[in-house]
Amino acid sequence: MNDLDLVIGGGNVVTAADSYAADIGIKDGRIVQIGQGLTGVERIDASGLLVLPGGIDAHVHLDQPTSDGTVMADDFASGTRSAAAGGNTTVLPFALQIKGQSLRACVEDYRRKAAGNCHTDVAFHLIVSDPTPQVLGQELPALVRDGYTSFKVFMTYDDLVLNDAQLLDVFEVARRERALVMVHAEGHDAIKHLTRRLEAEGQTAPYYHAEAHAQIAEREATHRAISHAQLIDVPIVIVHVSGREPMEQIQWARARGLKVFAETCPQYIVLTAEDLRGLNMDFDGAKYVCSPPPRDVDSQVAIWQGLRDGTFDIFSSDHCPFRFEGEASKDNPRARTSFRWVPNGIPGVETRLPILFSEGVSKGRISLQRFVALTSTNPARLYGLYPQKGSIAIGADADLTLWDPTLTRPIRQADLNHACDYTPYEEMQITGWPVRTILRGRTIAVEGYVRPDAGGRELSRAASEIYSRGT
Ligand code: DUC
Ligand code: ZN
Ligand code: ZN
Repeated sequence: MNDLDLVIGGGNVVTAADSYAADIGIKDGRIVQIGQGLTGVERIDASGLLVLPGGIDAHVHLDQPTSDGTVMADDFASGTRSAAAGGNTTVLPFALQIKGQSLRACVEDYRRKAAGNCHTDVAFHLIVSDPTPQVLGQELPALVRDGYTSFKVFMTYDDLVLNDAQLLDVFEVARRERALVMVHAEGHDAIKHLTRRLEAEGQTAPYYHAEAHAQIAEREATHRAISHAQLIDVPIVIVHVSGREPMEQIQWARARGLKVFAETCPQYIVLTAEDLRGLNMDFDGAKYVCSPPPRDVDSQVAIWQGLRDGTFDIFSSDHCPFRFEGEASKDNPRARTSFRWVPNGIPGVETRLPILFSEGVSKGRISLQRFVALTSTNPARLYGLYPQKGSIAIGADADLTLWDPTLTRPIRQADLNHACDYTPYEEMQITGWPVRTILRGRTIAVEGYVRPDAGGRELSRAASEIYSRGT
């Protein structure tokens, strides 16, 4: 019997539950056999390699307009090219509603930007910035029913912040429609207060972004979001958790049986606020400005513990790329006057998996199974893509990443595919790199080179699995 299109042979298959030596048989873009001695029209030799479910980066920003005229470095073509090179087969970007805009029109805008340009599969989260009666009563419920089953809300930023009453209203719609709310938990007024005080003291260098976005403000907002979710009885995901204190709030909620999920990101395990000092408290620190900011070594230790013990469900990049130099970049005249104007965000979709693998698996901090759970299986489960995505199983899409666990080389901007002009992780030594990314049975990237044709699709999603776990 030789009706397989492709066999990935001789590799060590790793899932969130186990690992075993097996061949994988692929037909029409799906996994149809897992066994020994399989043969097919084509064979890819995976001996010495790990065969992982393709990476799913559940938090990336692509081609988003900004309120201050700065321009995001990556559009859907370059961002998903970078994702593919980094071992990802699916990314979840955001469709950001601008105040006054119809949510439906916003989604259609982003779909147009993505169509025909994606190297990986994509599925959109929504960002709700203007919860009008029309949005809450009609547009949002209709979009959830159309498969946009998660949306993000912000507790800070002048143009995005929702007050407590609005948060509660949005949570209520999520509960009714069985959608998952992602929360950017930082306290707006505390940040504004600290920003004003620092500026009055003349402390305006990029470093002070980390002081203005204090961990206390993140802890307070995390607890407030949890309390609101408890009041409404709705599951939420606290995204980009940066440190020990907000993490403890999540553990507090979990200990009480609340449905609170958590995400963290590479910047919180390998960067600290010290990086924002730049060379000598200079503008170079702007390369590390993101929100929430990286914290300290104590928080890194806490986050690793949370990655191990299940406090964190998912590990995403929060890829939010701005060029450092040139027009509409981080280094713009207004940003030179105060950290307040430095665009918030750093690139990371291509380096997420290598950083977690190298710092986590290669250094013995987390198991291979945990790595797969955090970077592929759990995001698929949480965001309604499982079992089509996020697993190596009969019937699943043949989305696979072949991984060389021994390959050692540094991260270098010159090797990356993103359209940003720097990486915050320059020269970081990495052991364990993706060597081939396969999307629905088709190789899309080999050792950093991405095939030119963009074969990614937009995925429609089911409700989060959390709604079918008897909750
Ligand atoms: N929040 C994000 O999720 N990404 C970048 C900036 C921000 O505030
Ligand atoms: Zn955010
Ligand atoms: Zn983000």
